[in-house]
This record gives sequence, C-alpha cells and structure tokens, in this order.
Amino acid sequence: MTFKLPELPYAYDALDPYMSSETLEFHHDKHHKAYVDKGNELAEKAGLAGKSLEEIVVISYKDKSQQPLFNNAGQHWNHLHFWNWMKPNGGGKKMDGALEKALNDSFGSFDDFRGKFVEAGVGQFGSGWAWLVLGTNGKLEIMKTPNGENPLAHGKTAILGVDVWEHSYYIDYRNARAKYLEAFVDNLVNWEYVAELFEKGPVKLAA
Ligand code: MN3
Repeated sequence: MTFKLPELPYAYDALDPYMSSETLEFHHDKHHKAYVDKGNELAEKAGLAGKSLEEIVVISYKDKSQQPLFNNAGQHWNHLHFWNWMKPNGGGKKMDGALEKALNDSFGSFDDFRGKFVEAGVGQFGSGWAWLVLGTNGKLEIMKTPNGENPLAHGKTAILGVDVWEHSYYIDYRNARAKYLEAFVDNLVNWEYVAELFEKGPVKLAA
C-alpha cells in the first residue's frame, strides 16, 4: 500500500478539553482512514503507487484529470502532519530562539502572528486549511487553501497547518471556528515539531 494510516502520536483523550476524544476518533479513524483507503485505490489506478506521497501530491495537483487522487493524497499529507502539529500542553509562545525570531521578524510579534493565523482560518470560506509557510528572505508567511489543497501543491513548505473543515471542530466548538483556532494556537500547537520543519528548510522533491 502506498499510503498508511498512522497511529495518533498521543492518546485519544490527550488533547481534552481543547479537542475531544470523540472528535479525534471520528477525525482520525473515519476521515483520515477514508483518505488513505481511497487514495491507495486511486494511486493504484493512476499507476503512481510506487511514487512518494509528496510526488503524488504534486503530480496529481498539476493533472486536473487526477483531481480525486489529489483530494485524497493531499488530505493524507495534511493529516499526517496535523496530528504532529498538536500535543498535550502545547500552544502559547513556547518555541525555540530561531523560530521565535523568524515569527517576530515576519509578523512583528507572536500576538500579531496569532491574530493573522486565526484570521486566515476564519477567512477560509468553507472547508480548507490555514498555514504557516517558509517565505522568501528567511521570512514566514501565512496562507489558506480550500479543501485538500496544501502549500506543497504550490511548491511551498508548510511548517504549521490547521484543519478548518467542520469535522475538525464541530463536535467541540459547533460553529465557533475562531474559538477553535484560538484554542489551537494557545493550547495545542507542538512547537517542537514546527521548529523541526523550520530547521529542515524547503521541501525538496525528486520529481
Ligand atoms: Mn480533517
């Protein structure tokens, strides 16, 4: 199988009360699993089963006839990282020096970053994601994408992303997407993982 559903890196109830076990059970065991299953089926059909996930995301984004494969492969990539972008007792202004400096240089302050990141997530009309990506000249940028689209498809490197599909927050926050996004930044973000991706630098694709 090309794609494999990972175990969550923490217990289902580990993110309570900011993200409930009910949300994680549905989101991981049903939604993410469906992207993996459908993605494998479509990658096989497209003759791309031997490629890396990153290659499949890029190839299927460029080829509009492969939109269904892109939707599922993109969402698989997004969720692989999303689980790692959270941790118990995460969030707040708790990151290492270089990343903190980049946030300050790019947005003015951590609070300005927080405001813009939440605003991007709230402003994404319908389903999608909000992202923190590597920009030019060592700066960081915020972007938002619809549905399963991600920075990778646009040749950009995401170091943080948040799922704003309703399945990610409706059980815990109902329609209050802003409250969910604030709780994500204040209480859930795994800054160690963000720093790891920041230090790794731009994604390199074999393709
Ligand atoms: Mn999701």
